[in-house]
Amino acid sequence: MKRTILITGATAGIGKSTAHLFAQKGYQLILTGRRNDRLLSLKKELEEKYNTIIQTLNFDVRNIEEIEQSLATIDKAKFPTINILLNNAGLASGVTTIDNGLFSDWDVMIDTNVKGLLYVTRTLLPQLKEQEDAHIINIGSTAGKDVYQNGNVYCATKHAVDALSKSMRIELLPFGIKVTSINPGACETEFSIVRNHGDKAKADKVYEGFDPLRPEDIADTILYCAELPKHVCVNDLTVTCLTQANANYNIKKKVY
Ligand code: NDP
Ligand code: 8X3
Repeated sequence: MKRTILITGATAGIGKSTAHLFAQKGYQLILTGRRNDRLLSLKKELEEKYNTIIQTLNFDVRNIEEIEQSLATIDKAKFPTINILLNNAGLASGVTTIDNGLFSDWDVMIDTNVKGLLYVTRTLLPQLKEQEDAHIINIGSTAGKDVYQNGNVYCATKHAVDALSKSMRIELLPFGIKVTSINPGACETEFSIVRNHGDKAKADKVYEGFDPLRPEDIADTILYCAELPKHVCVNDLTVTCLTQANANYNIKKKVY
């Protein structure tokens, strides 16, 4: 039986690259996100290329009713188990001090990165607890390990993800569920476009002068963690490009 991964936020960036890699490696996929057109074209592309089985679920992780309704439609005949839950959907919105912050930016980050991750996990846990080899992989960030100027609320949400990963690990040990937190540094995706409210020029500047991570690099890391033997669990992994030491220190120039 092929293993199944459910990926939140599969329409772009890290989630989409992970979908490609896991399809190529023979996994079945449940792909989720808000942009249904992207989900459907990704399903078509991957099914044709890798001859695997894919179900798409179109929901907003901030909406518990949508989550419950969508997850209830998973075809149990095709997907009797969800071996890996990749909690990846997330975003930053705005880069500014707290006193200039927009409440709407704070709400979307807290609701997506913290509550959305909790909603999806809580809804799937009864099923995961009954399985032999469930694995929850949460995408945190270097922003969940340190704070940086103008990062305030985004950093707070990723610190919350860090805390939730640690809590899940303790609570889920009795059920044999692995919990892995992967914390990427700067990775060139649509992340900075979203953070800068669609300003692509500003977003591109973020990655100028250094060689950032690519989403494929994080997909590789996720695959590594997912394929370890049953008795081995990577608890927490921070991954950066070669110029970045932590959330605050990126030399941003090629010195080698
Ligand atoms: P992208 O913007 O490229 O992708 C984000 C994904 O999240 C999209 O598929 C988007 O799908 C989904 N998403 C966002 N909001 C929601 C929502 N409310 N409901 C459902 N899905 C949602 O960014 P990345 O791939 O870079 O980001 C993925 C994760 O990695 C995030 O958690 C981010 O915080 C984290 N991260 C990113 C880093 C980076 O430098 N890029 C570094 C460290 C961590 P859709 O819009 O279709 O719903
Ligand atoms: C995303 C990376 O550097 O913007 O989590 O915090 S950073």
